[in-house]
Amino acid sequence: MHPPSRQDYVSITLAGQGSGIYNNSKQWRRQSCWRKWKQLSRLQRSLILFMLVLLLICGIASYPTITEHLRGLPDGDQEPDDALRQVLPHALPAPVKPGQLPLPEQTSKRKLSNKRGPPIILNHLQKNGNASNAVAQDKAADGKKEGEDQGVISWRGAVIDTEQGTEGTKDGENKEESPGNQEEKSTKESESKWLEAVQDAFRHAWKGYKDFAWGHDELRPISKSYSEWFGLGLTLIDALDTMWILGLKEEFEEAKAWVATELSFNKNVDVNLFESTIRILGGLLSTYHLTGDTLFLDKAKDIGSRLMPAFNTPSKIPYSDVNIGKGTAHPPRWTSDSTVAEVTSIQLEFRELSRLTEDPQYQAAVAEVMRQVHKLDGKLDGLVPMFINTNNGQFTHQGIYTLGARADSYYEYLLKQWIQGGKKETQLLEDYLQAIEGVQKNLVQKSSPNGLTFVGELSHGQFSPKMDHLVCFLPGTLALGAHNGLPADHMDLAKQLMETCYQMYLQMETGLSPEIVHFNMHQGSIRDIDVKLADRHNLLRPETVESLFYLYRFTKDHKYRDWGWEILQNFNKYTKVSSGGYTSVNNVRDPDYPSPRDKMESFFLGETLKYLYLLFSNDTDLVSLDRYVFNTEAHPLPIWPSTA
Ligand code: DMJ
Repeated sequence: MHPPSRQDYVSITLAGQGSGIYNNSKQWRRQSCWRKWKQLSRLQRSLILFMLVLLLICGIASYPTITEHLRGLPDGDQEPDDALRQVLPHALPAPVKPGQLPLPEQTSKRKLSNKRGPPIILNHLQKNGNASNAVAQDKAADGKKEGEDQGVISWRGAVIDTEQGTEGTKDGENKEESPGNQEEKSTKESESKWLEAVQDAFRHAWKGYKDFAWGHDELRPISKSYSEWFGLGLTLIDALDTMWILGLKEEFEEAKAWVATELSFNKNVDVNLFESTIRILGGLLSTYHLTGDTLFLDKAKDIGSRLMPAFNTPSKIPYSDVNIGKGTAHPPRWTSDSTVAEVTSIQLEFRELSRLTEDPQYQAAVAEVMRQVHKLDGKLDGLVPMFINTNNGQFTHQGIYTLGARADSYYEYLLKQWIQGGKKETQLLEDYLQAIEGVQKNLVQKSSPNGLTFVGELSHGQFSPKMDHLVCFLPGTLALGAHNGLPADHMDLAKQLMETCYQMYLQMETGLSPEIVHFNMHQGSIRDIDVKLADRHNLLRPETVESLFYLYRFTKDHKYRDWGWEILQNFNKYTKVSSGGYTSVNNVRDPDYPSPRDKMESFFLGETLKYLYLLFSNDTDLVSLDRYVFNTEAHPLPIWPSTA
């Protein structure tokens, strides 16, 4: 709720008022008014005239079509009033009409118009100036306005471009320029344009990091500062192989110089085992493979060995936190549990470290975790709970099954370890296949009214139609499995889920997905997707563009590139900060004020932009999926050569 706006009143008393004389004669009234006007002092008359002019100006300014005209926007570019939506959810039409789930062609036509939401909503809004006015007034009351009329969103002195950050992507042009519509034209020329758009986005993000956060973990682009998580230059390390893949040599060289001269792991600092493995160890290993530069391998060995104390637990299930300077490890202060996804999504990296160093201790430690998890009770058709105890090695908080946070990459790494090892470790494959069957049996449902396929959650036997954006890794993983010979129905499910993940973007007013959505399942629902107030944020996450990359590589269906192109443009439109960097946002449902969170997560450079670039590149040899397997932070590691 917005605070009520403060009203100031000016009271003027006219001479003669309250005399008790009242006559219905029009002429008398005119004469009487004129006489009263003449009786006023010059100052009073000027004041009244000034007030009238002011009222007139306010009236004009608050009339939406006129202001839109003055701002140079097309009529009807109004957006839904969130407050109205909250109070009267059924007053706004369904996002997509029954039976109108966009087909590839329909989607292509509609999506690039830059008017978020379906035409039916836009029509409603075209007629409804009041809702928009209410939003505008609330925002004025919030003190947020500066610069908005120039097509920018201003927040605490920083400015986010609302213009397309991608060259040549004005309304109308998009359709023509979109990847899928270019089939007939010179695809080479177009492709280089899309690739350049990703390079531009990277350079812009990098500029912010360089100017305000160099050597620190994350950029805070709005406040032009940084935040520390581990104090290890997380964004810089996460972005190394992206720069290499994008061909940004200059940027890569300066980052490499920092790694060579500044990066030290000899620090008295607690790091999260999982996060530092997937981002730092994974990033260094992949950069070593891509460049052949042993600087990165040496650094990888250093951080890898410093993380090993995490495995010194009674059960051999690792603790969540390690002090890489002291060589001590511990669970979080409030529990002796670790997260299942965290302890089962470090295997690709430690296995590779063993292969490269010929030191088996790393692989042995992570293999032991997999061995134990494999034989644990408490799974449901191959689905795992979210927590595991580091003392007794048992699952805890049982009965909740999700493909989202805390379990997601367990499934991803079953498949990817199997691929990494040359498809020989059949236990991993069996666990993966069983889990996917478990997903299909227990978690996959269809929404109403349009029948979107989604993956919900199960809590003590109760199904919840909740899906994290994180789950959008699954279409890509399923497609990767199918590409490697797993059942064809995995690919069918991948395609259906891909459509759903795309709809999670398309149906939001900014064209950006929220963190979590809820699907409607009851008959008579007017829309498929609902978003709770607390779930409206977008952290620049990669999962959907990651899956788009896999789906495009394996199907060559251009719609997937169209969708990625659209998402890139919306990142540019709503999250790009003019002074450099991109910011996560609080509200994907408010295109007028998505409310920046002032943080650029390292995975935006490590994953999101990398997957977009690979999606737009037609060079299937650029990180071939038959030679590399991506870790869960998008760092490619080699598939091991077979040793017959
Ligand atoms: C990344 O760190 C990894 O992709 C992880 O597996 C999930 N969360 C973020 C991105 O959303």
